[in-house]
Amino acid sequence: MSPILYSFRRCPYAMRARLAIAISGQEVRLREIVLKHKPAELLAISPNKTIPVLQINEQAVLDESLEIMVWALSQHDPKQWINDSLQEMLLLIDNNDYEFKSWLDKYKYADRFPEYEQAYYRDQAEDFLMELESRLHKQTYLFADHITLADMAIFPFIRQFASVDKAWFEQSPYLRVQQWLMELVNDELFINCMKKYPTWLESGEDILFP
Ligand SMILES: N[C@@H](CCC(=O)N[C@@H](CS)C(=O)NCC(=O)O)C(=O)O
Repeated sequence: MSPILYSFRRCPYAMRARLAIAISGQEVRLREIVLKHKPAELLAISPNKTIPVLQINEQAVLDESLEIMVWALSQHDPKQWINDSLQEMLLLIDNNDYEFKSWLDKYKYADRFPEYEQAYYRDQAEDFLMELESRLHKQTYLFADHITLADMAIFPFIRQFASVDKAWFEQSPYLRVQQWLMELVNDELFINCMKKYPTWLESGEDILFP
């Protein structure tokens, strides 16, 4: 039986897990969930209680999106998403997941963080955009002239950042980041990973993915 992936379409962590699974061609049974109503089967296997979760078999469960990406790519990595820069990539992804993500949440939900204006949170998040912009001046993607793990682990979060205030993002000085994001969101791989499915609790049916 193929592994089970508990996923939530709009979650950026689940997006990156689906992207790596899709490129690796590893077939999984996708169970779409909603965060407010997690199935008991998921809660039983995942102490983290976050999405995504990959149940490889009875014994092996991965409940971190990055672990799922690395697992999929260790099965098959046809486009060399993992290369010699892996350690450096993991540092940048870490920066995304902790520092940038925390400013992104405050920027996105600024009304819940009234200590500062929304623009203050955006300014803080911009440090990370500057770093990406400078990398994209050196090569087409963050670590090479082809897509790597880092691009795919990070862009779903930049997509979220861009959509908070589209007009601001489009007039911002991050021209390379804008171009990079546009390419990745229009890529067939991403479009396929964003298909809508009924929730597993509604349909009771696993969806074979990709
Ligand atoms: N470190 C985790 C974070 C995953 C995460 O925070 N996912 C969010 C959804 S985007 C979640 O499940 N939140 C729990 C909830 O809202 O109940 C990972 O990389 O997989």
